[in-house]
Amino acid sequence: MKAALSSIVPEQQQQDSEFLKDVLEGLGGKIKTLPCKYLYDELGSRLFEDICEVEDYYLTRTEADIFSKNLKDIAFTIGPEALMIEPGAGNCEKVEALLAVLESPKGYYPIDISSEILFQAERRIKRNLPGMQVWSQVGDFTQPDVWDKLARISSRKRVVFFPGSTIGNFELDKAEQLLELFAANLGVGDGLLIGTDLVKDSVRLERAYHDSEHVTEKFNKNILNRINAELGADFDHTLFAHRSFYHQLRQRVEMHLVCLKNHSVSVAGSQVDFLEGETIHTENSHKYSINGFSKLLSKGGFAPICHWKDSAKSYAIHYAQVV
Ligand code: AVJ
Repeated sequence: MKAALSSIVPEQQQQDSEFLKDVLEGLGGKIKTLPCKYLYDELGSRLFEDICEVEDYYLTRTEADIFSKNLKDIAFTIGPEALMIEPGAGNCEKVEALLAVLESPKGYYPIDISSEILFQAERRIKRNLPGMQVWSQVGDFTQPDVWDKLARISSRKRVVFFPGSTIGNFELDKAEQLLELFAANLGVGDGLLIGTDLVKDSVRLERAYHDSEHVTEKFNKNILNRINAELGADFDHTLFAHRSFYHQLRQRVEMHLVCLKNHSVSVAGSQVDFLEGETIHTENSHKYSINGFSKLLSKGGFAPICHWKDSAKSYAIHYAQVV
């Protein structure tokens, strides 16, 4: 069905119909949800970059700190002649310092859905690190096809680089599947360098997702404006409030949009009814203990080797190997 469709419908229209299907499905049920990947359109991605700069959102800053303090140790752990693979690489900024200190790296294999950002990053890396080989792959890293070209690159060692606590966005079973996908594209002894936010007091966690500068609020509400613009809907974002809370049992921060009064919204001709107090669940950010994440790594086919933390134990970068 999908193959037949793709031959007659242009790519943009196909993406729109996928978006529409996901939105109607997400808002059609008893509990309303929207897939978090739709938060990241052009404006959403820019707002996320702004989030990374706000004081309350400690994750990006802390991870960068751990990297810069332990760079040599991390490079030594990875070892010589590694091919670095980065799913969801974006602007490829985090990997550069690491590529610069690795011992004779084989090269870099970034995967991202945005070709423009990716090719711009490729040019920058080749300029800053002359001689570095880069194999940019445009596509969704959860799809097997973007991994296919790896088979043609011979390397002594492959290492998947997955920073940013992106794994936290996946439900536990999906996170395990993602690790399995990584492992399936690696060989025994190959590595995974991955960042996770750690379990901590809920006040600090909740503040990170409800910052005093209201950037996260804008980021969350942007999904409604995007649906209006791309799918012909009439959401009034002032009828929704941004809410983030830490769910102790599920060990995750949940982000929601809370409806402030009963009303109906038209989405591409379909009517969606909202009750006061009802929420749209827009994102999850799972938090892990070192032990909890080690268990997840094992389930996904990796043996945890070591990890690095900041002095306040807010965040961790783990290194694991395929068994
Ligand atoms: C990009 C998924 C790591 O979950 O912390 C930040 C996204 N959402 N504030 C996170 C996000 C709201 C972020 N990740």
